[in-house]
Amino acid sequence: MTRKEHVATNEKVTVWGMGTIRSLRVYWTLEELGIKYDSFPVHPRSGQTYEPEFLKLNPRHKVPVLKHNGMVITESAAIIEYLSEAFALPEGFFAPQSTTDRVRLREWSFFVMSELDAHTLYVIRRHVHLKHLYGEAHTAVCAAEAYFHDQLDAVASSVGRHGPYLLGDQFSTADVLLTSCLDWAAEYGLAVPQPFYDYHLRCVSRPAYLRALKTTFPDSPPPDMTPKMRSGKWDPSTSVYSGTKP
Ligand SMILES: N[C@@H](CCC(=O)N[C@@H](CS)C(=O)NCC(=O)O)C(=O)O
Repeated sequence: MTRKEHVATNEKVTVWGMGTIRSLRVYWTLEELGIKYDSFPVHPRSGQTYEPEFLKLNPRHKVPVLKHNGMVITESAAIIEYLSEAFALPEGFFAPQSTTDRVRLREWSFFVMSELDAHTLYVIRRHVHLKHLYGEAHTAVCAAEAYFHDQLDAVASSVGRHGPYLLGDQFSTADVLLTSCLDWAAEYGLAVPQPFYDYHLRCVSRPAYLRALKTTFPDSPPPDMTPKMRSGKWDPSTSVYSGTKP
């Protein structure tokens, strides 16, 4: 075990959230790190997130939420970063040792959270699956899909180049974020370049992922969590597909 700033506490971690890809990120990290936790099966838009007790935790009525040591954290990426900084890390889990390491980790994490989660997948979710709440926006959805493919193509040659995971041989919280977005893309039928397809298979075969999947989706996981591979010939030297754009 490597450890950095380990938080000395007897307080158990508590998680609120279930049935969503963003909650999966938290359970997956907890499982990777072997942290014991209690969880409340709060589902989004079920009414539970509007109950007064929950609104005290997160006035933005969203899951996941994590509480530890009296501190409440309400953003999935911040939650998993906290866990990886506050708790001992198992062998093989990326622990930044320098500013350069840390910025590499954050660069991937911010890329995934802004360009893939917020700007693309969540736009599709809001304006297709939740259009009764957020309104229909066909043009925005088409643009989000095109942008998703554009962003993946642009970084595809970096995936798998330095090792099995984004930062090389060691698995990191950035891998949790990216894999969860690829799971999410699969749900929407978005095909991905081959490096992402291979990378996704590697990450989802981790035992901690499989345990987290059962916790997050106790009845059954969404039917399609494996992205399709984009057809066409991939040229890793130019990051260009010879096939037609999806
Ligand atoms: N940026 C936040 C987004 C959280 C979020 O939007 N959660 C959704 C479920 S995945 C939710 O709770 N929605 C309920 C609502 O909007 O009322 C994160 O990554 O944690």
